[in-house]
Amino acid sequence: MTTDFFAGIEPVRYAGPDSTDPLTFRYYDKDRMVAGRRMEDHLRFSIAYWHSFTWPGTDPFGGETLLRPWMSGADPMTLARQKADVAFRMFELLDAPYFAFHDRDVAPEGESLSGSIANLNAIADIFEAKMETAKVRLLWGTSNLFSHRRFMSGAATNPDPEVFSYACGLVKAALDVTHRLGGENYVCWGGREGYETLLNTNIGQELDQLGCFLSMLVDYKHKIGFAGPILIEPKPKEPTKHQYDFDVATVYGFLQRYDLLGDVKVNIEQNHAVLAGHSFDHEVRLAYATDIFGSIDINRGDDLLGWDTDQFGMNVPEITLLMHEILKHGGFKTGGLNFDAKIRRQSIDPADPLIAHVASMDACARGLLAAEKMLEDRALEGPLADRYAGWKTPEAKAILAGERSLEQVAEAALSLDPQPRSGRQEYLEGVLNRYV
Ligand code: XLS
Ligand code: NI
Ligand code: NI
Repeated sequence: MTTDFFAGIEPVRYAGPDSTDPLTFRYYDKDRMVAGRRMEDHLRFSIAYWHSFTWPGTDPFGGETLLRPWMSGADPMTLARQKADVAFRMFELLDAPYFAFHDRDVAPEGESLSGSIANLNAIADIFEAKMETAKVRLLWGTSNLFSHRRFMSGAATNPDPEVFSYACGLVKAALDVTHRLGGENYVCWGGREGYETLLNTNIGQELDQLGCFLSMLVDYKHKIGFAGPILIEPKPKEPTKHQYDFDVATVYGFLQRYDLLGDVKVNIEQNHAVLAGHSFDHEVRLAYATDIFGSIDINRGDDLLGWDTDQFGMNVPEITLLMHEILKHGGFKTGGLNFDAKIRRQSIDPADPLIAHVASMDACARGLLAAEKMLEDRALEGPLADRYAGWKTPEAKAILAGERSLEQVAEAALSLDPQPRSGRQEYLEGVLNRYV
């Protein structure tokens, strides 16, 4: 039995900060109340099907290191059913409230488009039956529009309209399944929506195609009554040299241009933020500032490597700032913390993926608790409000509201002599460290 893969491993329970057992939670205490909500309802952890169940440990220089019984030795649909069994066993062991998947993670490619869709629907039937008794819910679904060679020059942005149409077929089926399983969001990561060389690329044409594709998806979402947002996942590069959904700011401009604000938001990933030359909290803060925040792919990149290493998030100060942003805005709405993270290819033991999730869940719980305390004390919010307090005066408010002309402001400035004030960066860095 494939589910024997985790034989001998007990469901992970909260055991308190003194526990040294890596298969217990030390900080993630799901029923503990934090800022008026259960911890589980704040963090909304999701297990990513692709990293946990389909990636065999390959890298560009070597083959499989994770020899999983559900990855070979039978026909693809039998393996897909075994994979579903082992996945739901892992959700149960981790007491995970959510999971997320691409169509191709859960069901194999068929011989035709309708064959692929039939495979997906057959596995969705299995999921639906399992979800009747399982706790786990679907955070989001998505379509893999980047692995197959037909998508090598893009899906929505492919120069060939037949590929565009094929992508429409897959994305419709994936949204249908996401809707049927009660998914709370639908994600679009445009891995091949970019270019390798401008010598063969018409950027304006490709952007219009992408705008059209997303508009059709939004129309369809409304037609079937899918209530959740469509989430674009920004990433600057990899696999393409330049990806159109470069970062949050780029996506915002794109959504505005194609009139998609309101229906489409962002799924922000730590490693992608870093690849774009930003910090994680920069991307999150900007998404809130522009009102397109949706969800999080929680992972971490390596400072010394320039690609998407997708390691488990373990950096408590960084996660504290993330949770501080989210908590400050009232917590997740449809989003959650999706573990778009994979173990290293040397972590070959069955317990390793569980230990990885537990350690990262604990890091997130610590970040949440620290953020709650910081917000209670207004440790960062207080100094921030003070710094902008000048803008609360009636005259400054009138300027900001557009009620003054440049001549009026210039005239009034003649009697001013503004004095510089400290930005207090090191003081604030010290404050953060007091809480983590
Ligand atoms: C790849 C992306 C991908 C998306 C889902 O870099 O992170 O895994 O999250 O397609
Ligand atoms: Ni991701
Ligand atoms: Ni990624």
